[in-house]
Amino acid sequence: MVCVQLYSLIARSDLLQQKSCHLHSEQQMALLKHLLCAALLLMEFVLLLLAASESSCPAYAGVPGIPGHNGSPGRDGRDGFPGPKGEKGDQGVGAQGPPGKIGPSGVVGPKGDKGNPGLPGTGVQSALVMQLQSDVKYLTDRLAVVEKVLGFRIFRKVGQKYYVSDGLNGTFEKAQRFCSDAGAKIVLPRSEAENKVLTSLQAALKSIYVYAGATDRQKEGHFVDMSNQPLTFTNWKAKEPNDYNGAEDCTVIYKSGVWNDINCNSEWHVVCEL
Ligand code: MFU
Ligand code: CA
Ligand code: CA
Repeated sequence: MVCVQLYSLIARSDLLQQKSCHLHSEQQMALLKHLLCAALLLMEFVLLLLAASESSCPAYAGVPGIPGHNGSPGRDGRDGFPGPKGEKGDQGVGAQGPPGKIGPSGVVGPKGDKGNPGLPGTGVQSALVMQLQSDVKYLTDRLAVVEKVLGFRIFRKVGQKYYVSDGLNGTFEKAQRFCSDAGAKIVLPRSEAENKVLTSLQAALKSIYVYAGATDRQKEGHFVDMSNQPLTFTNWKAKEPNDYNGAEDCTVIYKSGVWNDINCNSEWHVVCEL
C-alpha cells in the first residue's frame, strides 16, 4: 500500500515536469529544484514509515537528505479564552454636596452608673479631696434638714437647730409619734437662748403649753431626755416638778418659758426639733 502511494507521487511529479515546459529555463531550474527537494523529502518520509512498519516492501538504508527550507508562517490563531476578572477600580472623584442642617436634640438619656473611686493623689491633693468630701457631706445633710423644715407651717432657727410645728395638739405619745414620723424629736431646749426662741414660736402658735422631750417615767423625780440622758438645762417654775396627784411624769413649757411637770395624757401643742 505504501509503495503504491510512492509510485503515484512520482507520477504526479512527472506531470508537473511536463507543465513546466512552457516556462523560461531559469524558472524551470528553480521549479525543478523544488520538485527534487520535495521528492527527496517524500522519499525520506516513506522510508521512515517503511522502517517503522512491518511492511513486505524491501527496506534499505537511504542517504540523508538535504535540510529543507523553512515553511511559510502559519495562519493567525483563533481568539483565546477570556482572561480573569480585573481588580476593582479606584473610587470616583465626584464633587461632594453641602452638609445638611443640624438635627433636633435627642431625648436625655438615663443617668450613668456611679464611677469607680479615683486613684490616691498626693498628700495635698488627698487632704483637699477629703476636705471637699467632708464639706459636700455636711452640705448634703444640712440641705436634707432644711428641706424637712420647709414641710412645716411654722419654724424658727436657733443655732444649728430648727424648731418646727404644724399647730398640732395631742398627748405626749402622739407628740412623740408625730415628731418621729417627721424624722425629728420632741423639742427640748438645751439653753436659755433655745428656750427663748421656743417662746417666740409659741406666740405664733397662740399656745399656752408645748410638750418637751423629758420624763421621769423611769425614776420619779429624775427627769431625763428621750435618750435617757440627764438634763443639762432646765427652767422649772418655782415648786415644780411637783408630780401633782402622783400622776405627772411629762414636761411642758409655758408660754412665758417656765417648765412644769404634767400628766402625759393631757393634750398640748406639739413642737419638734430638727
Ligand atoms: C400645779 C401644776 C400641775 C397642774 C396643776 C393644775 O399643781 O404643778 O402640773 O398644772 O397646777 C398645783
Ligand atoms: Ca413624776
Ligand atoms: Ca406639775
